[in-house]
Amino acid sequence: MIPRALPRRRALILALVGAAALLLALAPVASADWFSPESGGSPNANDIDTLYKIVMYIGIVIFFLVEGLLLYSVIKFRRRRYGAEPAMVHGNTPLEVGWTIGAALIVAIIAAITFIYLPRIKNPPNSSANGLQQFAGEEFASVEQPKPPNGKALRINVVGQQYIWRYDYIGAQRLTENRPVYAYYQMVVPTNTTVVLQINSSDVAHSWWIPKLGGKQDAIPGHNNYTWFKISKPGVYKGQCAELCGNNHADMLAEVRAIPPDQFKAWLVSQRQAILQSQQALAAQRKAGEGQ
Ligand SMILES: [Cu+2]
Repeated sequence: MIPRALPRRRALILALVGAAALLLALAPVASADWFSPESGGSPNANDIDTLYKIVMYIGIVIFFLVEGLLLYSVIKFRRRRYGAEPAMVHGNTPLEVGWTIGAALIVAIIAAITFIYLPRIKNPPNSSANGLQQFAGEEFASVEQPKPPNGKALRINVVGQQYIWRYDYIGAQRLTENRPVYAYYQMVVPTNTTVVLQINSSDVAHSWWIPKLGGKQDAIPGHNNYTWFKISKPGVYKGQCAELCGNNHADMLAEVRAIPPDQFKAWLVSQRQAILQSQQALAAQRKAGEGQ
């Protein structure tokens, strides 16, 4: 309650200063990705974050406008002790028409901004000149798959299974003499290269999500979903399965490690060798078993 001695104008100023202080206090939290989606890893994640913030800031302004007006009216037009009954107002057509049109206009503005951002979030851009240049299978299999304008992207098939992620480097086989390369848990990718993910599942529904690299994408058995990212900063980007998929869902972690294209090529070769070695070890084991 505001003390009776406090002039109303001062109370209003106090309320406005309080609201401004609250907004300032929340600002660093917002930039620390507490209030808005994580960003900084890939252009689509940045665009999702920007779009979210635009809508959020419009929402914050409207919230304080409506709540401020409400508080102001409650205080200013309250019934005072020994005073007369305040005026009873029933409807105001110009005002009502005004805020109906105003609200519709705000929705239209938000929709227009959203449709400007959506294609940039959905469609993969080209790989940069300093990205990986050798790609296999540049023709894209499905019409629903987003395609970078020049078709140059590294394709990786992502398979969710209880409780691990598997990555098949279907688009990098030109670099490994057409021999398959795959990895689990950690996806190694080249920087400055558009990476198009084809996501599915071998058992139940999972959800692929590395927050700094863009939106979630469901991993559904028998169906392909697509997403992409393009990382310019080398580093490790962490995430985890975002769909409750069973008892050990919490252990279904994932990470993407971005390294320069030359290092990526070297990694592909060493990964191919590690796969080959384990196959040979298995063959040797079988032969040893036969000999017994
Ligand atoms: Cu899960």
